Amino acid sequence: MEARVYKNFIGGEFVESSTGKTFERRNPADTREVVGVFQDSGADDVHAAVAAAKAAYPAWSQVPAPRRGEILLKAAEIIQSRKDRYSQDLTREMGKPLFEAGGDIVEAIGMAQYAGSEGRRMHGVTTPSELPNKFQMSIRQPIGVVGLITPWNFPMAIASWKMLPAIVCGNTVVIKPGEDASISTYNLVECLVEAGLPPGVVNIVTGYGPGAGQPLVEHPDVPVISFTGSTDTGRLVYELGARQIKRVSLEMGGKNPLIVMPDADLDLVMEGVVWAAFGTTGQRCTATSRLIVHKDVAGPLVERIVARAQSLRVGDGLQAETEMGPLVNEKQMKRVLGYIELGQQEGATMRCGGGRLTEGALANGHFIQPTVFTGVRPSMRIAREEIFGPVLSVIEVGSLDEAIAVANDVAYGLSASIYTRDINAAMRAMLALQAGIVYINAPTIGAEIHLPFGGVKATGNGHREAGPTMMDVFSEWKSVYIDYSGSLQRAQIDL
Ligand code: UN1
Repeated sequence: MEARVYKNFIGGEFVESSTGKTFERRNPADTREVVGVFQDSGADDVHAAVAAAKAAYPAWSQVPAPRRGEILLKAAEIIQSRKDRYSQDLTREMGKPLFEAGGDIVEAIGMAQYAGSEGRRMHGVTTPSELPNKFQMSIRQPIGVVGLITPWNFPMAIASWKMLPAIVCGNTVVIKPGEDASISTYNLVECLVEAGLPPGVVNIVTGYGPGAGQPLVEHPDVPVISFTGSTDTGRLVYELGARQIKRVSLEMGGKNPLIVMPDADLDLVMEGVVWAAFGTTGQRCTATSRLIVHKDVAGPLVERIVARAQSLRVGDGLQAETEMGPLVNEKQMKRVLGYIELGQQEGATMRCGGGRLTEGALANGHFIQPTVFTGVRPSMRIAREEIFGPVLSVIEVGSLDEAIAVANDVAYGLSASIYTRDINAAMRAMLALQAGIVYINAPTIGAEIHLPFGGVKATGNGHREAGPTMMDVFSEWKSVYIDYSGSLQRAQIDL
């Protein structure tokens, strides 16, 4: 089958890039298959998309928010009706197994429902004045054209986290999806357009960071940038945005700890760790990458985890029995294999995995074995740096205090977890863990869209996606004072 050529989507039209260049995306489970051909866009394409978004803004920002929300609610139904097809597309483009791809789509449906309903709330604040005959309130207003740079690992969910709150607030959008998984963004936008989204409200420009991402971040008509990706790239986005005093929202790396106390249910822990360390092939910002376990239960727990990791069925995500898919691309595979090499050099013990899988049908994909290191010290690089692959570092500790100290002793702070049946330990950890998301008796993945998502320290810059906080990035507060006393009342003075 000939792969579809995806053109940029600008002002409601599909247009070729002015660079004249395209790039192919291949299925990471079988690189002989081209899943799509995309525009390798440059600054001129970004400028055209921003111009289209700017032209659409005055009318869109005037559409009453409940009407904007209705389009999202309708889009939710359309996405739902195509869930199977979109899941297949998502698995083909980035590799996660079909059941997980379905979760990615469901997260976008949830966000479309949540953001759509927000069109009828979008609450402001009213407070009493300190003066008589004076009324005051604060309202949200849209900002303008927002620039979105999204990752490949949750290609529909994360695009929806950014795009849907942005448009329900009345902004218009230019999105540059991750070059490894752009199809899901087209699928999401196709549903919005069918649901009635006017031309120019959402524009898609595909390509790479330097060619297409950077001109978007630097464009003077784009006052808001929302980015999810690596901390290195995020820092660059932040610096470029700061020069123009832009609002920049960053979601970046993680090195998420899962603490296990001796009273935990070890079978439950094993299931949680295997799901959160090896699900999505470890390619979640929220993946469990450090198992911080009390030494009294480390032996039996590691045995269970290793046994299960070795039995995980690694393969093409399109096959129903597959539990773990490939890594997204060759570069990422080499990077992860490099960390596995490094772990051994650093003196950790590799208990299972460690290699590439190339037998039979796996020969043409980026498959590696689920890997567990024990004897990891908190100072090792495999305990400190984000690997973004199926590699778990096990660190033994002697107490809850030590566990929390080790958990917090990294640059990142996205998600963290503790397994214990002791309510006092759980409460202490909940408050002391430096993370934007904490789980108790559940692993570090599995956030739902109606609570704030984001992290502390090098993971983020103080913003939160999703939840009631999602609109803060995409709206501006305006405080309004109405004095109906008929005389000048000086605040703080005429009391
Ligand atoms: C990510 O980790 O990159 O919380 C996003 C989760 C998903 C989203 C993950 N709902 O695991």
